[in-house]
Amino acid sequence: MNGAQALMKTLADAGVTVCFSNPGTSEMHFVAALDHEPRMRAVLTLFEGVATGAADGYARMAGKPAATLLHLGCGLGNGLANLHNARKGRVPIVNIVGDHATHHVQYDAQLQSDIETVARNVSKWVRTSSSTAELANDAAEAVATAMSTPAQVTTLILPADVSWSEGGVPAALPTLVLPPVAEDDVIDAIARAIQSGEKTALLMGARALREPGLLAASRIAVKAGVKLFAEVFPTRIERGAGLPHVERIAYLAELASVQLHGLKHLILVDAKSPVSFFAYPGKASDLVPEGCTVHTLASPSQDAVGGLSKLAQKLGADAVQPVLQSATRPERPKGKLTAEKVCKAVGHLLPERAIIVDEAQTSGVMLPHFTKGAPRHDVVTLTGGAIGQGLPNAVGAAIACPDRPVLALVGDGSAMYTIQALWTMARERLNVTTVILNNKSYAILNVELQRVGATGQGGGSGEKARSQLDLSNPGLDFVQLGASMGVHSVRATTAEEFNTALENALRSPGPHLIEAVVPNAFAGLKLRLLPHVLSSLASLPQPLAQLIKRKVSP
Ligand SMILES: Cc1ncc(C[n+]2csc(CCOP(=O)(O)OP(=O)(O)O)c2C)c(N)n1
Repeated sequence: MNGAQALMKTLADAGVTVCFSNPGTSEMHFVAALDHEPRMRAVLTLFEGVATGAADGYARMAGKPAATLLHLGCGLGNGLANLHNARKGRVPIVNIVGDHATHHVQYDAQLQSDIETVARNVSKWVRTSSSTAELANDAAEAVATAMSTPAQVTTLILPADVSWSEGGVPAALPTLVLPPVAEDDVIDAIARAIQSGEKTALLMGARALREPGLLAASRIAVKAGVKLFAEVFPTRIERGAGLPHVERIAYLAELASVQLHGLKHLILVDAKSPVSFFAYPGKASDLVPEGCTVHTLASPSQDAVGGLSKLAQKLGADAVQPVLQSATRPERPKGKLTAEKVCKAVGHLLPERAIIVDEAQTSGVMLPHFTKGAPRHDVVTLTGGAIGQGLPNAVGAAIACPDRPVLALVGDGSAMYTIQALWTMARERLNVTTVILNNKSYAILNVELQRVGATGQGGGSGEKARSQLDLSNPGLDFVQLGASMGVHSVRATTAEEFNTALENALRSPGPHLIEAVVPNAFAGLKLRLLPHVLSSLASLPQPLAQLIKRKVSP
């Protein structure tokens, strides 16, 4: 057995059975070894950002890592943004990055670079394998580390001669250590805080947002009157009819402050203490209200669901009936298409057990509202804020869950970062319906231009500045782009066309693409006033504040 064959068997034995690849010469022995391992599915991508984003989407839905196969430092670098998103979402990925043969390094050939430095930015564990005999052990350690708690990105660098030499020995996955549950004294202190009668909320992230965590949290909320929040961009949240509904913290810090206003205790469950996405002149970065104590029920290295169950038991809430979201759907939208109507149509038509990949940016603000009571589904979101995640995530999710429909909602700007994912969807015949919300703009950045105070005198912005946020010249034709990569593609400009296109797409196996031509979702708002309006929400009458909140929260 050569090194590559031993590595391949080790990965498959450890349950890593999908490899998203974009190979080069230094990875050819790994590529050849694919034919020796029938359990490994190899999925070619046309850009490394698609490979890494697909591995991310796969792991979020499969609950175990995929491998990527990347070509030296440059290939890894191309995949970095989506590895960053995976790292922030605590998603396991095992990168296999080919390198020059060890004796070739001294020549500093064209593709030579410092791979470890590129890898370290996103990988907790990085190793350049130095011997064929040890390669499989290194691989087993890479998989086990990726699957630890919290899950992480690991990078195994594979010199070509380590890969091609004989003497490979497959290795078994080391036993995984179970994460600990919060100690009794922590549970007691949190229970006392909850029972103090002061305003308290649980802020849940990562693994806490799946059914067992949601049910335990809802029981605690019913019993003890605490509020439940989800982190702003969940890795994967289970929601819809029959599950407890949890409000997400808003992207806009002004709104998040309204949501957290008056809290005296904030209890973190596998979530970070809330901070503003960016800094804004004169605004706080830390969103924890003054006088609020932050408690940690589960850190990322602890068992979040175990902690919630233990707390529920302590509060005598384990037999309490959780509050479950009832089944409701919005009406079928009509008339000229808008982003809001796209979200409404999705809520109206969403099939059972769908996986929504949400990178719709400003066009998706109404999505959580309209899908709240839809049949039970999963949503994966942009955990690290690096756009270009949506289409690749959809590839991975569809491979992880071939029996579930995947619906990717992606802004036109975001779609263009990793548009090559459409080709992989067509090649692998994935059941993905991609909706690209074409508002011909980086719309969110128009909001940000004003929020950071970068607008010129009088609050206006100049032509050059505006042109950096404009995608209309020339316009992008997503129907032609999709069709050219083998994806059945249509355009909708009315709600009626969109409803029909979505119904057709959901009825027949994918992939499908619908280009939804929509105006900027925030165009109607007086943007210059937005920060001011938002910061004064707390003082508005509740129904009005709720309405605005629904309009602008992601
Ligand atoms: C890797 C990366 N590059 C750039 C950005 C900055 N950025 C944030 S949102 C955005 C535009 C998104 O445009 P689109 O997907 O069309 O959504 P819209 O804002 O129009 O709703 C950009 C460029 C980013 N977040 N990540």
